Amino acid sequence: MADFDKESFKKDVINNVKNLFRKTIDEATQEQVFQAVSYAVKDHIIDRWIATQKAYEEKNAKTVYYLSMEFLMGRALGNNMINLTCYEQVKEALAELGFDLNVIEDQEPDAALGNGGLGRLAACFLDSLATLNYPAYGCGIRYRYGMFKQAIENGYQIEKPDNWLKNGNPFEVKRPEYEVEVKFGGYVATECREGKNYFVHKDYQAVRAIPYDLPIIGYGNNVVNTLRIWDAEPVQEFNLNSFDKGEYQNAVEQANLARNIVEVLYPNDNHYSGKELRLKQQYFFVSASVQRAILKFKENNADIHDLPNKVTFQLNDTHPTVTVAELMRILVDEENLEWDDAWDITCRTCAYTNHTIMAEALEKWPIDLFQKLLPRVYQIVDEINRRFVLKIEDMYPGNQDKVRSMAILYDGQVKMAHLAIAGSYSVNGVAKLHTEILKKRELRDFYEMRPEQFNNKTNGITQRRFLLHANPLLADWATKKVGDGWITDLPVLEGLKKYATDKKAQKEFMDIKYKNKVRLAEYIKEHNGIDVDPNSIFDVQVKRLHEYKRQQLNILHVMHLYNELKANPDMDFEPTTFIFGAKAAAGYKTAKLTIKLINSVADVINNDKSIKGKIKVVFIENYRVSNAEIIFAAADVSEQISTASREASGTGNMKFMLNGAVTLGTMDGANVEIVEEVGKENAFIFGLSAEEVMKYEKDGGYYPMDIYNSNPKVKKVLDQLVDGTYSNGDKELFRDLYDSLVMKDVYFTLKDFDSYADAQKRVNKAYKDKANWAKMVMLNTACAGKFSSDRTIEEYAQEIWKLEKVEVTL
Ligand code: NBX
Repeated sequence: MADFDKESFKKDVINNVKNLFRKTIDEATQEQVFQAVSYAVKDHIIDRWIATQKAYEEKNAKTVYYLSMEFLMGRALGNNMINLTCYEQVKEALAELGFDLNVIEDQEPDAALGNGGLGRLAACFLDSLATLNYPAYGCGIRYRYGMFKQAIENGYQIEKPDNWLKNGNPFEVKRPEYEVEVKFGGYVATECREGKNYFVHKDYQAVRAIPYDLPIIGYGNNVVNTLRIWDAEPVQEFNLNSFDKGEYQNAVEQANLARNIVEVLYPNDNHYSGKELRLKQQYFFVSASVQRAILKFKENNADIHDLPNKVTFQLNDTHPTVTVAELMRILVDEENLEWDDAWDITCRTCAYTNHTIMAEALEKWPIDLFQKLLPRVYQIVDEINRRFVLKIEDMYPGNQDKVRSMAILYDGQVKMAHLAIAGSYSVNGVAKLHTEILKKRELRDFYEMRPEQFNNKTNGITQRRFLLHANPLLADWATKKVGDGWITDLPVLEGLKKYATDKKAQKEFMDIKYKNKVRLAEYIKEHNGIDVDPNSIFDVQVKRLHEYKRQQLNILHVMHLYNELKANPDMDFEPTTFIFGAKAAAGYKTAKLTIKLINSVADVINNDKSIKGKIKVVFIENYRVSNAEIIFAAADVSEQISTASREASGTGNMKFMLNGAVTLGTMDGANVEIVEEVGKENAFIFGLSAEEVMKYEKDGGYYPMDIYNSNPKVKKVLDQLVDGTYSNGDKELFRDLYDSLVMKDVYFTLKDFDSYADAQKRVNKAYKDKANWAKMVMLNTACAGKFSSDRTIEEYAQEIWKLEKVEVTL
């Protein structure tokens, strides 16, 4: 970074320590130095932030508002320095002050305002938008408590509150001047003014929405975009004077409303639970974001009809879908547009991304609840539905089936996906296979009605965080081989292909992998107290715990391997460390029991001397973005083993690939495209295809008991769930897992078992051929170019949003 001066940076840090903590630098704790460094880095951000926003205003450029309940940002300091291109300079400055930058970075809590893939995708997209010079806001909620911290006690997951704001957030800026009011409850009356009827919202409870801005720094281009997260404050602190006016109760309720709304992130991924507070959260941040966007638009534009040319609201799944109705409310009630006019604008301003086909994830709000909480918005939804149903009936006269399957209001429910589709100009899936399933199956009726609305945008990840920051050794190596162009143009890594068979390069690559495995082994030793051998295969499955992701298949196979080794101690087998990391939703029983099973199996196997450490099982506690960065870099094998058709895309699969791991996976989600890029000889694919799975499902499933009865290996591991092998003799502990596998096996775990075990064998054998293994993993890195979120964002920007790049000079 050109405007970085080491000496003045050091002075800034020393000064910040003084001003913030009344301490000299050598009295300061590491955490205090973290704060001081962050403020010193922020100094370099602010001018760019102001310049960027000025450049956008001057150009009156079209802006995308990425509306998302979740932004799984992880830590900011390291990433901010990387993107300002001052990482090495700061590292040197701190070393001269006697501090280790790694230790300083470790002081920062993760900003875990998200559950998993969907929230992390939003964070990667923000990084790419800024790097590609696109005007963009992320809009979300400033949860007081993010994703819970996971502790493992006696093998069980315990959830601890994540008080991430405890020491403040050095990078955020409160923007009270942009406060808006959001209204809940009450009723709608009509009023006549100058001969015209108006709807007025009465007797409502209101909260003040206060934005906090976080800088999103583009890589080396002076761009600083904004992630705007909303906090809630009460409209009036209780006023005891109003007690006798009967307003006291209302004041208390309003204060509670404000307190509760932003209190905590719901920790469910891919699961809908119709909680009123969740709908409040949705409307709260949507209403605030849309109101503010319209105000800003009007500062620079005279005609509201221009809105679609200047603004897109991208809906990250159905969670912010109330945007469609809120925008209609503003256009009709506040801008006084005619319905048709308003609807036309709305439908050209909103776009929707679908992230799942899983039925249990679909948001369907009970009409009663929705109407009571959002009476005016509900009226609008009702009218949108009335007109939409007319359209369906017009297209399919007399076909009530179509109405039943497509209406927005049906069976006493508000179907958010249908509202999102009706009110959007674009509907996209997140990987080719997923989009095809949407078109052919899940959303088939909608696709038939308006095929041009549907498109695919295969997910991606940012190489700035997941290679440059997470894996500095490999990043440096790649830069030495092909130059640093890959940092903003990932396909440049293709230049590495020619080294895949070069002995010297292979050795360099594998040495780096080894060092990264040592780094992870140290982390595991420190956090789990388990010794793992960096020479063993690191086979890793890290992601949310969910039945469809089939951590159970993985652990059942580990149990099977253990049986084989016990029976045949001299079996030809490359020592393998099976590494898991996963949070389970707090109320998801089966998922939590699966965590207990993994830890129980780990306990037995890791303590059995007779297998001479050939298998180790590790469950990494509190899997999150910051430790993920260490884990991906160290993996040999990437477990992507969801039941085919269920994982919309996956993005962890891409992070592993980029860091030189081979995929052991099903033909699901973006695995399909990974194999397309790297070649199937450089991946280990197994299991039913999506088509096969869907055919079984159409025909009423399959009969897992047949497999139990005919496959002795499967029978043995299942029996071990209920014979006390892994539960100190307790035969009931894992009974529920046993029952659901033997009786239903909704996720085809037993059906895919043999094929998975065979793929595992192939992996184990392949690892022995060092040269070929090196070639495979190097090709994985070399072929990861497609999976940059830069590519994804270019596609969104050009094909959906129609954005133009804005250059920023200082
Ligand atoms: O979105 C995930 C999908 O499962 C992944 O396949 C995909 O790669 C990723 C990004 O497109 N979905 C996801 O993470 N969903 C949630 O986290 C979620 C959270 C709350 C909720 C529903 C889903 N109510």
